[in-house]
Amino acid sequence: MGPLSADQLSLFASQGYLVVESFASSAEIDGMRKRMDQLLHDFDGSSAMNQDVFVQQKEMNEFMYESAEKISFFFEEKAFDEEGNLKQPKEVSMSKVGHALHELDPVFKDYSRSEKITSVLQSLGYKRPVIIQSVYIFKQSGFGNDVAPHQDNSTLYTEPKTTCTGLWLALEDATTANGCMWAIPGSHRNGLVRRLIRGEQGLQFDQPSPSYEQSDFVAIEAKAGSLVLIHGDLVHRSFENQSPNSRHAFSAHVVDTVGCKWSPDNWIRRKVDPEPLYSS
Ligand SMILES: O=C(O)CCC(=O)C(=O)O
Repeated sequence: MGPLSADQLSLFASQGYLVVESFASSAEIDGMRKRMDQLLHDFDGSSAMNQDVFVQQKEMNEFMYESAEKISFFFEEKAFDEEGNLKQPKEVSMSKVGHALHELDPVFKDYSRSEKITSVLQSLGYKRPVIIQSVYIFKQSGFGNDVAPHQDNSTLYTEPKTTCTGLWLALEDATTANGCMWAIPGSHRNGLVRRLIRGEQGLQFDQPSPSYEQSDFVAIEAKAGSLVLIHGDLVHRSFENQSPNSRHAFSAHVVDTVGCKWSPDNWIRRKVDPEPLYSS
């Protein structure tokens, strides 16, 4: 997998997303999936197996803030019964694992810093890119949660110019049945609508969400191994997975560190600066 072609770059510029098929090999996908199986197996869920802890995870921003530099496990809300116990094994109760797999885990780090990733970023004009967060998303069969329409630059903001791109890798086929992503093509050209600000009171958007028409969204179906590039201003979303098949994905977000700086109002406040993927 080399640099993006002129046609791919022009498609990305016009629609704000691009599906690059066969980006990751079956061996890479197997490697990441098996590694996640192992991480889940080793995860001592006993301290986080009841809803009280889950509620704390949700309500205590600290848990989320600290996850920026850790490998943290987040449960699906619907994985708990009325007594607050998991309805099924932890492996099929997880919503996501984040936000520093790309830094701390050897398998995810190898992929995230691979030549195929750096060559895509060079094609997009990144000068000194860093991966600022990564998430393994499970989108569990039957209840994997929905993701409301959003723009990634809202939460991963650099100034004076925004520079975020999402690198979303399908680890299983993503279809309209199991909760693939949807986007409004070209919406990135309307600019950023709002920001999520971390303040004294926690996290708050500075503007209400606009209402979007579902008829403006198109489905982005992606075969396992496809990389979906997402412009930071593209409005995208996904629906709950009500199908019998999970929809695993590994999503990394990159920002530049030349000509702009990481906003101190973002939810991520790093103690240690992330290591650039390259410098040009
Ligand atoms: O995987 C999903 O359903 C949504 C992911 C997403 O919004 C992102 O990676 O920016």
